[in-house]
Amino acid sequence: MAKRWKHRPEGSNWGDFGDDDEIGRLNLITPESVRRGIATVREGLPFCLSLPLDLPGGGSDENRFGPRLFATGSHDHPHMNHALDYEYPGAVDILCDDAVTMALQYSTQWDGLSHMGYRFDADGDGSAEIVYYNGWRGGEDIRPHGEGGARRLGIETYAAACVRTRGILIDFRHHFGLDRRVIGFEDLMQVLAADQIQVEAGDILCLHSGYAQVIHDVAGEPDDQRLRKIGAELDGSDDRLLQWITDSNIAAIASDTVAIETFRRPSEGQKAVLMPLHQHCLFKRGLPLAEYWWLTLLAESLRSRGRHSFLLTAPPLRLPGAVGSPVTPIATI
Ligand code: UVW
Repeated sequence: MAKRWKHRPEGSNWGDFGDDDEIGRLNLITPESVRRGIATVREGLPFCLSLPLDLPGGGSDENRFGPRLFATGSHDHPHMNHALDYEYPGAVDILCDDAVTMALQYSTQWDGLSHMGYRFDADGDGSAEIVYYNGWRGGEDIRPHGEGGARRLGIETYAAACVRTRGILIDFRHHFGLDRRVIGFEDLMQVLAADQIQVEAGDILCLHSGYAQVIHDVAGEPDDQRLRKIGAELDGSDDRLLQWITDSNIAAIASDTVAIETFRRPSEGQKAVLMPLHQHCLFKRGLPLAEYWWLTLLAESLRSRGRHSFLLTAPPLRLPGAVGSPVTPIATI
């Protein structure tokens, strides 16, 4: 089979995990990294790192909507407190059975590697085409709307990879407070040194800013003005930070903020990458990103014990063709 690409983007690892690879840096989660995660478990205490999936609430994101539940069954006989003797005379059973519509990336979530692509001349024919990690194509592999979703790089590939490994908690709120701060390479190095954190291949970084705790506390009535002023976000335009991510061999990054990084609007007439960290991680290096994780209780519990690592278990839904997924990550310490 002809290779899908002749040229790979500068700084990318396309092909390094195989020509047809779809899980990128999740390949770095190995039995060894899992055993390293398991070795951190001392008390067996679990932490649910998901927000209730009907949060953040409010209406600041007009594209993403929260869960709307409805009963299966018919209009006249919805399956909610439904007596089954209607279908099966004599049955004494009562049935509840439901369905949901929601934006898959509304709340605590994984971004699939199909979440963001770019125009790039991968086949060297002189014109740029839409491509995603490892050269998978927009149209053919990431199919157009209404045609079945992502044939490649769907979120189900993470589920099949059984995402579980050692988690490393990076506590920006402890070091820098709750106010909005753009975190570059120097800030990250400062936190790693102060907390004596050693990152190893296959670890998943969990970035705690306190943002999701505020979302949790206001229980569905977020104050957008206030939210704009809080939370540490990575500086995707910091090349040293991106190079550190490349060199660290971490498997993924999760954050308690909306987007992990600061969103950059291009100025009038300019062409620019809005989310350079997303470009570097999802597109170039196949490194999964996750957002809106609720990390505060875990961060506080680890700090009170002088610890920073834990066993993380966080597979998304095995939902074929989806480009993102809600997740209920579990930390065990
Ligand atoms: C966008 O907002 C486009 O993506 P994410 O959910 O990864 O922040």
